[in-house]
Amino acid sequence: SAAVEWVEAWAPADGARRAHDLFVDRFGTEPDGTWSAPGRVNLIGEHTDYNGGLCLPTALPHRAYVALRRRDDDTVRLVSAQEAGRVREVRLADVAPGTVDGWPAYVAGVAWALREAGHVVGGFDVAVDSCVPYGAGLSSSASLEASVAVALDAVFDLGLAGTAEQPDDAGRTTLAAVCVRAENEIAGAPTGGMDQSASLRASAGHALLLDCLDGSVRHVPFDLSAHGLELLVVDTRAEHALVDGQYAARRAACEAAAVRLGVGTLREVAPEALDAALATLADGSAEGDVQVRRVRHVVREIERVEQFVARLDAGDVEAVGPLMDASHASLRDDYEVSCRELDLVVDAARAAGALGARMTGGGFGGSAIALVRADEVDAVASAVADAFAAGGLRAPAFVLAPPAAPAS
Ligand code: GAF
Repeated sequence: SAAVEWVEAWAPADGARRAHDLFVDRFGTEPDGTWSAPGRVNLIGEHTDYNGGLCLPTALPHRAYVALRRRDDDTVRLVSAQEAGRVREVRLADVAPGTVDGWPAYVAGVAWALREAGHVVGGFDVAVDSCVPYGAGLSSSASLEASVAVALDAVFDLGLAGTAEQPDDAGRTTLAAVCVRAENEIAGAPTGGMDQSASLRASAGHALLLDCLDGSVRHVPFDLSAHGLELLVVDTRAEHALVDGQYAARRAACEAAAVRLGVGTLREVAPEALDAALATLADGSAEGDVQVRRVRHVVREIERVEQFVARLDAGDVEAVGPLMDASHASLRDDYEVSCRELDLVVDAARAAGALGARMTGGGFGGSAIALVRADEVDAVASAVADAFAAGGLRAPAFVLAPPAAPAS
């Protein structure tokens, strides 16, 4: 049978040391400190964040690490282990939408957005290293933004993030909004706010119930090991790009439907009112038909988040499986953001005994998650790897995802 490749998270001390050593090697001096922030998986509530809905992410044990030193001028010098330590340079005064390409946009964008929000932030040197799988739909970009946000918060004394022991959730909400602006305006990806909130506001051992209408959160206990379960993440390594038009098109269809329904966001469409709303949207046009399917997904998906949390609250973790399955079907058939590789993971994992499985994140490639009994993890991973090999697909990568700690 096909080999199973696991991507392990670095121990936090190792990640910090890597960023530190890269910094010292390239800049010839000590950094002011090291900071880190996690990638995320979303348990359920997909494509709901930009509709004012609910979502339920957890922080991954995989993190982006930055070593950073404040400068007295306006210059940002950046180096990443992921591009062989090449040093880049940006002047903060020059940062504006469309001016910074590639990964430096996520870093410089955070400094820019902090300034736009009225905070006094200057130049800095920064070294980046990360074990968040890149381009896997696991929010490597949000983890980079969030690690830079908490680093700048510390070195420029903004007083927003709080400490690792006592995170300041209100301050972190501000930082999350800053990171979203960096991503939307400087990196040019029209994403919602789930990923940045997960990276900054999640807590270990919990899922983060995020209400994207008012920004409020609840930390829902999600202790997998107490239930003999694991969350298995499969990175399909299939093409995945949020900057292309598909994500923006989904968002635009939802916004157009909300206008036609006379609501501010689709969150305002109650499940009881869904049939009437769909009847309004179905005007015989192709566009109306697309809106029917998009709205049906969003409204039912928000309802599934509530059901998922109710089952966790009741201690019935295994019972969330069918909700994951239903979420995947809806994303595949109504929202049309799945792909062959994601469907294959979900089908193979379920056939091998997973309690539930679904794509996670934006879709069009990226990763899927499966809720699996701990003693069946290897069998499920093997079955997925075999299914990829049999289908002639590139080997996927596997990650275990116990809910981990936020940016610190
Ligand atoms: C991506 C986006 F960045 C999020 O904001 C969210 O919309 C998600 O896709 C879909 O739920 O991760």
